[in-house]
Amino acid sequence: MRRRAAILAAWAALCGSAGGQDSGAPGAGAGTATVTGVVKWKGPKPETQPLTQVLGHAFCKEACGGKAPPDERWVFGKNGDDETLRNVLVYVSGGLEGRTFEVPQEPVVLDQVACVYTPHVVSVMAGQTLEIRNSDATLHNVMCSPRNNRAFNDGMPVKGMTLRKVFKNPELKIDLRCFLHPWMVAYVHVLEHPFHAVTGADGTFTIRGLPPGEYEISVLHETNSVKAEPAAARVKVGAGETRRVEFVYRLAQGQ
Ligand SMILES: [Cu+2]
Repeated sequence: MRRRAAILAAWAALCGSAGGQDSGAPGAGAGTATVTGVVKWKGPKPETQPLTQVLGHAFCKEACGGKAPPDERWVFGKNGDDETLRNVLVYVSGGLEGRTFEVPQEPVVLDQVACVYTPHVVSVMAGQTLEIRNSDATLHNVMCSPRNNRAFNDGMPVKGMTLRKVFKNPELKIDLRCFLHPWMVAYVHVLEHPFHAVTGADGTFTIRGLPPGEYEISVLHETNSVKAEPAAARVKVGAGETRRVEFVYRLAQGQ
């Protein structure tokens, strides 16, 4: 019974809530403007295969209930009649130059549940804590070799164990991998400000607490095989206002 509850909890964590990772409430110096929206998908989709390797590992097979988990590189959802893409970073890529913001005190949590990183993609501000948890009663070993931050390689042998890591410098697409389970991969995007979010199951995102201004908003998927339209959106937002932006991803030509 307990095992069943753990599996259900794991799947609930994997499936997550409908909305995307919220940018939260940045600290002092930030404003009251909001940029929200959706990342849609158009056209043919890449083929996706479940992570069947998981079933070759006794603990992981049992932990995932004998059903291979999905490859979260491509997670398509729905928003009304539109198809959407999950796990896309949406961030302010212009309009904040020369400004500094407080680092959010709340850590961003990245768990290891049933031998899968949960969530698959997170974003943090440089200097913010990333808390890596192990909810599995098996050894995971978290390897990270960034280009612009300190590398680490830490074993997490005990269920409930946590590691607290801080990436000091902005860097996109840092991958975390597990030495023992080659299918395990997660992406950490480190931004120089707190205005970023990751799309949820319905493709939505919300970036809160922006100062009033004119911004460029960009999107980033972990693969290079997609093309966004627009490549970057321009948005002007006043204090207390909310503006919507929409991106459409499709496979890049030749993919
Ligand atoms: Cu592992």
